[in-house]
Amino acid sequence: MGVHAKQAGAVAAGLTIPTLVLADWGINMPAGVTATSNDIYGLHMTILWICIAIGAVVFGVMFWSIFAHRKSKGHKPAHFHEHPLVEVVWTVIPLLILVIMAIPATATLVDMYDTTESDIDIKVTGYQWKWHYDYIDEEFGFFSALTTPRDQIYNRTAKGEHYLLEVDNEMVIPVGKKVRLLLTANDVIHSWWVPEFGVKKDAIPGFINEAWTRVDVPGVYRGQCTELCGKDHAFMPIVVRAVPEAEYLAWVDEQKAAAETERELTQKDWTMAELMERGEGVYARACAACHQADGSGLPPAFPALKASALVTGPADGHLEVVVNGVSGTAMQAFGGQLSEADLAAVITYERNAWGNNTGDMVTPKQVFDFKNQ
Ligand code: HEC
Ligand SMILES: [Cu+2]
Repeated sequence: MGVHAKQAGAVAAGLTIPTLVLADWGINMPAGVTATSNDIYGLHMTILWICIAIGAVVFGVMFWSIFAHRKSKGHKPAHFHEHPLVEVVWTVIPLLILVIMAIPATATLVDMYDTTESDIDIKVTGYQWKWHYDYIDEEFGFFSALTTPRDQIYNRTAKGEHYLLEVDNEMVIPVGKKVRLLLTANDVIHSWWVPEFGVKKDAIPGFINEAWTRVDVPGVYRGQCTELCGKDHAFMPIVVRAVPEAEYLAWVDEQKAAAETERELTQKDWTMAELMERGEGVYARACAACHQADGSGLPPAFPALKASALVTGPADGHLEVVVNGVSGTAMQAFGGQLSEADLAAVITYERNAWGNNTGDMVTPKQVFDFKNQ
């Protein structure tokens, strides 16, 4: 095979392989499932075509001039300065184009900012590193945290279908209703983004930003925190489940009942014996796998809690480790996973079991205050 044939073969392969590899490489933005996201998509396409038309005209005239009036054909450049008519024309035409583009863009923006007359209000709070959803009118709320196992993140097992886009508690909304989102944050700036809704808004500590959406197609929609600065924004995804209204109302009833039970447990006056009993159960369920039933742990991987300085020390230090976890280790943040009552019980249990005998009791109320301080 001649050198040229080989080169041609290489070029042909180079041209075809990328198209095979990138068979499902979508280069356009998704049109989404809300009126807003469709407006944004339409706007994007309109402006793209205007840009293409401008590009074609400008480069067409330029290349045609360079080619047809080239020096080798004997053309001489004209020497003129300041041509008022040309200057007015090349100012007025772009101005008109900008105005034409601004009209639909402004209409879409005005619509996006119109958060009035909502059917449901949900307060969305960003935490390091999870979201909290408060259904304001219904008086319940919950944390929503990543469930992708660490083994997938560190390539110890194969990645799942919704890798880094799956959570324990999804935000649930009814289809066809205007949902107003009130966005804020508890610690650092986060940003709530669901591409298919056409909603992306910063969640800033001390401020309440507003956004809204109305989803007409039932389904599960996934998004991410798009804040950049900070270690784990990539690990606090958003999952919204849009369901028919009847299903939504049933879900709300369930959540309200669960919140009521929770409130009763948090407010109840607990005795030491009750907390110890509940704590033993929680410990066996959530902690013993690593720290062992007798609190001796499996050092060095899992520290002993029996006679641990931290466990027998001030309650705040103990709360900190259990509620917020120790980042970068197997000790997860249990604050979002266990209720106040369960946290108080398990902490009280650890402080008094296996000869730790501090005599301290940590109440659900203390846990609540610690979480919300
Ligand atoms: C998947 C394993 C695992 C589970 C489950 C687990 N822990 Fe831990 N825990 C650890 C590791 C690892 C550490 C050490 C973290 C470090 O390096 O500081 C730790 C540390 C601790 C400490 C600090 C101990 C000390 O002396 O510094 C406390 C307290 C604790 N865990 C309580 C709990 C409680 C309460 C639960 C159950 C609700 C629990 N842990 C569940 C792995 C686990
Ligand atoms: Cu974030």
